[in-house]
Amino acid sequence: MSRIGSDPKENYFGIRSISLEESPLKGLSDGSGVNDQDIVNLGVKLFRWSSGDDGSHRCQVNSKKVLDLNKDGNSDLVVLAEEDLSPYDPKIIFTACRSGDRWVVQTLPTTFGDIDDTLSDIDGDGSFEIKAKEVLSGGNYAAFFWFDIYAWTPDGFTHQNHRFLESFYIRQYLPYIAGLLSDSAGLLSPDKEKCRIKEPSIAQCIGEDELWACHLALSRIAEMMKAASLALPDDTDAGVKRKIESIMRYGK
Ligand SMILES: [Ca+2]
Ligand SMILES: [Ca+2]
Repeated sequence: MSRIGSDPKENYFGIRSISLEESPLKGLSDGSGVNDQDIVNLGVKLFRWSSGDDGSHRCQVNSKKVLDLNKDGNSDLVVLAEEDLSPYDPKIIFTACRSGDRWVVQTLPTTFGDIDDTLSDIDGDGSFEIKAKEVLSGGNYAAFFWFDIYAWTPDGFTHQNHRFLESFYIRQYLPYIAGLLSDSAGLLSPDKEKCRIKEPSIAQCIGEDELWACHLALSRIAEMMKAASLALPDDTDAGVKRKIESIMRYGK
């Protein structure tokens, strides 16, 4: 599945700063809350979220949560929204964080998932990172994802995969890929009982598409490791290690 890129929907994504005064988000500061329609109206105004021919908004809020995203003591808002067309369309992560006397309002593309699964304090510093999902293969709940990580800066959430190379990609994501590859090998093994048990959960991870997706994910990690001159830790899964080292050395 392609990323948003040249899609006209790129208007949906970006970063804006609005004053506390003009903001329909003031309910966040005084504790009265923010309703879904206010959020959609803000999306239409700031990011040109689409409206129907009759003026009705086609974007809708799926879920929202108020919490302190950037550890400054002020409540912030995170929302998952989508256009009411297809479950396969990209979802929108919408965040609003207080920064001085303004709100930094930002939208990022993601795909299947919920808010809890999108936010994670990967480095344990108390400030949440956003994990935006990209489907590399499969679909719906059985998809295999790549994650892009955005971390808070005074300019908003910025793309910072490199900062989490070890804490996320090596420590958390590589074991996930290793598990998929190992399950795939299990299915192909002559041990029929093992296959029967594993089949329902891994039917999605044995095709060419899926192996290609694993290879793509490993290539991206290899690229980051090359840029950071980092070596894999000794306890890395041997199969994954071989593949990454081969990509780093021979490009495949
Ligand atoms: Ca905050
Ligand atoms: Ca953090």
